[in-house]
Amino acid sequence: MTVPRNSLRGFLAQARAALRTAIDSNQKITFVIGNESSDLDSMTCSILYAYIRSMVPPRNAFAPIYVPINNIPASGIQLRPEFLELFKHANIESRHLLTLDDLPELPVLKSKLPPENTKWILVDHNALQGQLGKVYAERVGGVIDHHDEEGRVPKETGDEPRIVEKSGSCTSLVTNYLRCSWDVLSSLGMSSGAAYAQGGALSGDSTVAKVWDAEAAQLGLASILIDTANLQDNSKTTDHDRKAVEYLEARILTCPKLAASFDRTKFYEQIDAARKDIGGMQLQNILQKDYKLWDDRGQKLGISSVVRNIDFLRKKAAEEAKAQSMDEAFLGALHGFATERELDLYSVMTTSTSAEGQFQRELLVWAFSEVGIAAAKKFAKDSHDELGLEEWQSEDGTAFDHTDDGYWRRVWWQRNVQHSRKRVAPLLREAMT
Ligand SMILES: [Mn+2]
Repeated sequence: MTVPRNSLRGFLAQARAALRTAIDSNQKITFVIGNESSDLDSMTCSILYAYIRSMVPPRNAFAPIYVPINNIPASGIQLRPEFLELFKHANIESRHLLTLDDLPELPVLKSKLPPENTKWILVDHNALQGQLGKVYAERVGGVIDHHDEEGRVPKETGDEPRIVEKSGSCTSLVTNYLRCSWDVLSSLGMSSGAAYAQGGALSGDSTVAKVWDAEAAQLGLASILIDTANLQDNSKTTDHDRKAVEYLEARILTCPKLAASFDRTKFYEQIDAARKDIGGMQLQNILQKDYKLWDDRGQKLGISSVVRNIDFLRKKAAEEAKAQSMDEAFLGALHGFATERELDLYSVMTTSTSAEGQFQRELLVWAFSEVGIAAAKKFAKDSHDELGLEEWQSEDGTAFDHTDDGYWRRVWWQRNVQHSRKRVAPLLREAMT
């Protein structure tokens, strides 16, 4: 059975039904899963790959449908205002997304979804982490990613891709990989029964298919534009990104409904504004929103990426904890976040724009254990020049540095702003070994 031509909305409903059948009736299933930070890029990579690939599968596909899973609980979607903004363009809603909540609970996960019945395609990461990794790491059979190679996916992946390459957005690599399949799909028009049933054929042409293509194209385009600052950030943008944007934009402009009105820059600004709109969010949620954990042989490193600066976080903390001073509240919140997760090393990376319009980064590193402290000191020394670390203080002259016994904490300006978590995380992990 091939999955019929469908909208994203219709496809996600099919995927949900297929997952239920796999669990209830012991059927084979292929998952497409992004990384644990589950940012916009991870979300769009997994959906786009699963969507096109399910309708144009390889000859020997492991299962009839590819199911995109977001690597977070359903509650995490509400912490991502940019998702909600983008869903409007893709004609889907939060409830359509599949998340970890849709998988069986841990004690029965293995029996309800036996590893041998599953295949996992990783997008936007190349090592299956956490609980899923413990159960299914052996079942990974394909990858498209733009992070450092971890050497965990088998060299031979048969009909599925094994692509780990530098690019601004992983969605660009996914788009470029899929474009031939997508072209085939579009050339078929609306030939499937499911499409007719949805009223698509009533118009007698492929207008509906073009609308569906444009919805999927906007889903992908958003991530690439966010990850490359609308292709303007030269330190991140690669040819993969430019090529993918050209392709997706053409797909959007082929849709009569959007051809006259679509403006790429406006679209980017709209999604970007939603992404930065975290003022109404609780501080713990802001730290959780784009959080990644590495557990290397029991040494735990956690990094939160935040789209506002430390002064914003301090004020936020003070608002929430009225009884304490601003910095007691701020440090207490970070301390709570890190110790709850039993981290050896916790880092907060912020991005913001200065009053002069300059893109800037702050880097906070806090070590809680002996291993963590040794690593933090090593990191501070070894990565100082590469990252352009410079003494930091807040708007009101506060510094948070603490290097006595017990714990260790530094905050810097990271002047070499081209380095995102994609670079900082490997440097911190290296210091921990
Ligand atoms: Mn990514």
